[in-house]
Parts: sequence; structure tokens; C-alpha cells
Amino acid sequence: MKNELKVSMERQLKIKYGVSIEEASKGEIFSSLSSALMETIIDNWNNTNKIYSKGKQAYYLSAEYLMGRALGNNLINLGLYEEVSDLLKELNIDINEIEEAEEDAALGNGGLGRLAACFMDSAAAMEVPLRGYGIRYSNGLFKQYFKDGFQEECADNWLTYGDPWSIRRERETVKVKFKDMEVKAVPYDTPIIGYDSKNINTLRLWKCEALESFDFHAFNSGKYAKAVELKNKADDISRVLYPNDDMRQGKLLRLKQQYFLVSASVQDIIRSHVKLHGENFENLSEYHAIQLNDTHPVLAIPELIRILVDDYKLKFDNALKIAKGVFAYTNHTILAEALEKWDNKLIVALFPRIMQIIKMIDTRFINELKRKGYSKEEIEEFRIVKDGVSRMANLAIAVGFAVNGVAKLHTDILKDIELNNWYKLYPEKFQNKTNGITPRRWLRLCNRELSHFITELLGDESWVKDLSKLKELEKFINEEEILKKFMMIKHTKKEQLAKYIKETEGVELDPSSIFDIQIKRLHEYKRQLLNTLYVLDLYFRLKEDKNLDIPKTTFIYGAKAFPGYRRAKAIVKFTNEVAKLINNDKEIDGKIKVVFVENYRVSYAEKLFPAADLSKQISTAGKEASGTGNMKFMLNGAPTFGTMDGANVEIVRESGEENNFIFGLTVEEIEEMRGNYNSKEYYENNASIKRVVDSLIDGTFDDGNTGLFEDLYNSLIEEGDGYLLLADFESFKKAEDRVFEAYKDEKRWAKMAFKNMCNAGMFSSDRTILEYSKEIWNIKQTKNTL
Ligand code: 26V
Repeated sequence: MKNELKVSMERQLKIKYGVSIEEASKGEIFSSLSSALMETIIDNWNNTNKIYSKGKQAYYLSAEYLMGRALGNNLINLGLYEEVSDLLKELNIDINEIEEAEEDAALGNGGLGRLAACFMDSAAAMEVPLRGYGIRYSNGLFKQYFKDGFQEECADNWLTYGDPWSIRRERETVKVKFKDMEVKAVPYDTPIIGYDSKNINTLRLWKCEALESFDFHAFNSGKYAKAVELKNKADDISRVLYPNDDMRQGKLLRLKQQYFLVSASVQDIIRSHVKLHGENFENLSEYHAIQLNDTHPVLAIPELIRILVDDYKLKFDNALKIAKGVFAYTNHTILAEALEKWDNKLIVALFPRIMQIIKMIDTRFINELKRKGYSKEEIEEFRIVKDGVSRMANLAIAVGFAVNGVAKLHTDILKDIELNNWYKLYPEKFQNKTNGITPRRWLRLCNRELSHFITELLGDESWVKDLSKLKELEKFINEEEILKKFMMIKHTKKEQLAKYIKETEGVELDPSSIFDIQIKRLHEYKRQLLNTLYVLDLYFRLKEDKNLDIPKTTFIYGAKAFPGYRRAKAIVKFTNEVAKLINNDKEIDGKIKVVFVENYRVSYAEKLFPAADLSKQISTAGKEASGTGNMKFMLNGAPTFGTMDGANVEIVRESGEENNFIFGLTVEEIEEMRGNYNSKEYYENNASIKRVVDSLIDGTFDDGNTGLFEDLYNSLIEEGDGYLLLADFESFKKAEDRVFEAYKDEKRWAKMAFKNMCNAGMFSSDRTILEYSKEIWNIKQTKNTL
């Protein structure tokens, strides 16, 4: 294998770049190695497709896939990591440097997109016939850097040096029609390699192109701008991933993107159905299930009906009935501002036929509710089309055969509160599917040291595919030598991270300090500000009392704020100012340190999770649907410091409350308090709260006269502190005190961390994907035997 790969790499380098291995740059080595690997998998890939097409398949429709890098993960899944690492070593090349040369594929905003990526990996490993459909954005999520502590953004041109992991399938191009234009959707297929399996699944991303690349006649008569006008208009559709900062701005292009994705994907599914089973659609749900990842792809419902009615001449009611057997919908947030509603005028302007169909669905639905005895007022709440807008979640629940939340608490909140009326109407549709993470990327790849240790203890590598096996490690919980080794590995990962942070951020960290880490998108409900106010209070206390007995602690943050989200950006700046104050204070002498890493992304995350001592999950209870970062920390042996929110609830249930640090108001307590919370009381009656909150406006910190810090002050004091930071402040502080106490006792800490890792088994996305397969999609695991 080694030699074959080398020969193939050399050939690739020659054809693509005209260089030898010795002359090649790291990027060129990365690209040629990836292409050489592609060559080895094509047969398995084609055969997997052949086998899958015989039975029922599921399709994941998602506007986002946050894949990160492919090379390392694919080598692990192919079982070739060591071999290729050796091969490169023989050529005097460090495999880590080659991995670092790959750009992250950042085609997603955060949790929802990363979940889609984990699902792809798990479906392949579990040999589940699932295919992903998405958009091949030319620009992924913006890159972040800091200037004077302020966040700045720049474009992410991840395709500048090409993408060796995708194949353009020109022949499978489809056309998508809008009212004013018609475009090509060209599929780019990326192989999703199953770990220790011959199955290779497919992620198909559509690129939008003009039918003609330029207008020859316009060009000839000298109108150069006009000649490429249509091309640019088409390119715009798959040009950029939208940050999900504010849905209320009803963006025309975003709606166009959504329709582009679903029209191309549904046409593709129907085309293959017709090819395999003829023009018979009564059996559509016997062969296909379509999962709608949030409301972004919900237009797939009217699009399927349109194709069946207009192209294949089915009766509307029959087409609707067929659609009802095919679609299922996942809800990923209860934040009201995130629920998509599209202006009907916009829908009509772009695709009038889709509007007609949505209205017809609405009418049928109203009739059903009338028959069921609902009153006029009650029916209004359910309406799909209301007040000039189309409500995408309502459309999804009315037509979909299943609706699921992403953690137990989240599903309960949907059933009991947010979607209670829907739950009473269709109780049989509601399900819970607690999220998961792929153990390949989030342990086997990113923490090879711990992985090898686990394999050594368990005797083989089967845990990588059956994560519940970690539970067997619990029997070692009292074995000192094993705990010692476990903590030594943690220390190694902390050293590696410290080295990387020194190189990239220029900040020196002490690997023997507690690494207390909060990494996730920036949002008020996630309460990074609460963390920073706490750190500042700790700083003030240390200044007052030099003998305050706490272990050395490093507070690490990573987060992108959405470009238009002013308050989130204010929190970035504030945290950077607090970091500057503390890190430069000689008196503090590194007792506590704060670092906000730049451009947090999947590949950075792979360095951060394994190095964490403490996982910060501090959202206002009820707001975080699940969280998946929390699971990545747990799997790498970090206790959770968190509220009873999202999947934290299940994490604590699995590993024991005594092995985590739980604080803050619960969902029930918050419900009870509703309307009676007065943040000013906390501010006035608690001196440490007053001190840190006042620092926002008393000149302690400089926000460059932007008014940003005053705005933060107002959010807490004048606008009532909607996310209850001040209400949870004292409880947060006490929980940190418990952390310090526990950390001082090395043995106790090691046990807590170890216990978390042993109980992370249920958070494998393999478990999640098998649940979707059995309980929603009704599809079978199908081995590639060819
Ligand atoms: C959307 C928006 C839109 C406008 C305003 C601000 C805002 C904030 C958040 C969102 C969330 C979009 C959906 C999403 O990413 N949800 C995440 O899904 C993860 C996977 O299920 C889950 O673990 C996270 O808790 C959930 O926030």
C-alpha cells in the first residue's frame, strides 16, 4: 500500500503541479496525497451506491455542513494513518504539517452544521444508507481576527487551492427554475468514508452556475459587463453561507439559496426513483425518507408536490398524501427570533407556483382541523399562511410524519410549552433524538494519546465503533497507576495546546494551571458575559487578598460573533479588555490568565477539547436545545461546569452529579419567576455584582468610545437582564469554589474526569443515527459486500 500510494502521489504532483516530492510545498503534498487516496476508494464508493440503491435510503437535507478538515479523519477511517505517517516520515515530511495545510471546510455556522457532519461520519461507519444534500458555498463562515480587541471579519476562500476531496459530476447536473431565471445545479460529491468498513457514503453539495457561462452576443458588441451579468447572478446563489444572525431581515438571496438546495435535491431523488422503480410514486415512502435539518430546507415539501403534480400529473391530494409519508423535521432551537417566516410577496416574486402549493396545503390543513372540531381562533394558531407570511415550522409539522427535538429536555419543552398545541394535535409525530458526536474525530483523531491508552486497557479498538464499551473502563476507577497515566495524557494535551496558543496568539500559558474552557458561537443566551464578569470578580478579589487560596487557573474562550450582532461583538471586546488587564498585572503574576483565541473553528476545536480540565456550559436554562461541545469535553475527560440545560441534563445523569459542577436556576424555577425578576435588586444588594457591572461604565475599561460597554450595562440593568446573568451570579461563584476545592485534591479530580470519559458512550452519534434509522426513517444497515 505504502509504495502504491507513493507512486500515485508522485504522479499527481507531476500532473497537477509539475514538481517532484522534494520540490513540492506542503499544500501540494496535501493535495496530491488526498488525490492518491481518492483513487484507492473509488471502487468501494461506487459499489456502496449500487448496494444502497436496492433498498430504502434516507436523505439529510441541510443548508449547513461544518466538516472541518478531511485528510486526518479519512486516514483514520481507512486505517491508514500510521502507514501514511511512516511513509511521509521516510520522505522527511511531518504528517502534522501536511494536515495543517488543509483549509477547514466551514460550510456551517455552529452546532447544527457540525451535527450534520457528525451524522455523515456515523452513518457511514454504521453502514446506514444516508446521503447528505447541501450547498457548495464558495465562501464558508467568515474568518475572525482581533484588532485592538475588536472582532474583525474577512472572507473565507476555502477553495483557492481547490478541493481534492470532491468530484464534480457534470452529467448529473439538474436545472432549477426561478420566476426570472433558470440556473444549473452542478453536484460535487464528497466521499464519506466509513470507519473500518467498505461502505462509503456520499455528501452531495450543489454549486449554482449559469446555463451559459457568458453572453457571446453581448460580448461581441462590446458590452463586457453585460456579457457576464447572468453568470454573476447565478454565482451569487451559492456564493456565501449566511451567518444566522437575524432571520427577521427576510433576505431574498437566502430564500433563493434554500429553494436552490431543495429543488436540486428533490429532483435528484425523484430522478433516481424513476430510474429504479419507474413512474410509480405510490411507493415513494417505501424507498425514500427525507430529513429536514431545521426549517431551512422545508420548501422541499411544496417542491416535491410541485414535481409530482406538474411534471408527473398526479392529483394534488394524492401528491400531498405521498409527501406526508416522506418528510420528517428536526427542530434545533426554541429561540423565537430563529423561527423562519417568509414574506409571501417574496415567495411569489421568486417562485409563484410554490406559493400556490403552500396555500393549497394550508387550505387542506384547515379543513382537517375543522373536521377535528377545532375553533376558528384555535385554527389561526396553526395556520401555515398567516398575516402575509409563510411559517416554515408549521408547514414542516403539518406535513411531516415525525418531529423531533435534539435532547430530552428540549423535546419536553417543545411538547409541553413551545409546540404544545401541535403535540396535542399530533402526539404520535413527536420524538426525541438526543444529539451525539462522532468518536472518530472527537477522540480517535484529536486525542491519539488517550485513544491508544483506551485501546491498551480494553484490549482492542472496537470501542471506536461501539462507544458504550467505555463503560467497562469504570472498573479501573480505583487504580492509581491508571489514573496517573490518564492525567499524564491530559497534561500532554495541555502542553500541546499551550505551545500552539503561544505560536498563534502569542500568549504564554502554564500547562499545570486549570484549563477552564468555554468554546461555542457567541450569543447572549450562552452567557459568555457571565463567565467574564465572574473572572473579573475573581481578579478584584485577588487584588484585595493576595492570599486567596485558589489553584492557578487559565480561562480560555473561543467564539465567533455574528457580524451584525452588536452585543455579541461587545462581549468579545469586553472579554479581550479583561484579559489585557489581568494578563498584564504584575501583581497577579499569572495566578489567573485569560485568553480569547482567534478564529475558533473545527480544527482549533480539535486542539482545545482534549486539553480541557473543565467544560463550561452555562446557558440560561431552557435556551440551549442540546449543545454538542459539552459531549466532546466529556469524552475527552473534562467534568461539566454548567446549568441544567440541553444535553447537560443527560450528561450529568450518565456521569453523576457529584462528578460535575451544576449551578443556576432550573427551567422550572425560571418559569415560576416569570415576570417577577428584577435584576436591579441583585445589582444593588450584592457588592461584587455591583463592582463588576459598574466596571462597564465607570471608565475601568476602554471601548474606544463605541458605547458598546454601556450597551452591555443597559442589557443587564435597564433592560431587565433577559438571560438572568445576575440571578445566577452567586450560584456560579459557589460552583467555581467547588471546582477549586476539587482540583486541589488530585486523586479526586482524576476520578471525576475519568468517570466522565467512561460514561460518554451514549453521546456517540452512532447511537443517534441508529435511532433515526429505526425510529424515524425505517431503513436498515446495509453492508457493502461487493
Ligand atoms: C439561530 C439564530 C437565528 C437568529 C438569531 C440568533 C440565532 C441564534 C441561534 C440560532 C440557532 C440555529 C440553529 C442551531 O444551530 N441550533 C443548535 O443546534 C445544535 C444541534 O442540534 C444544538 O446542539 C444547539 O443547542 C442549538 O443551538
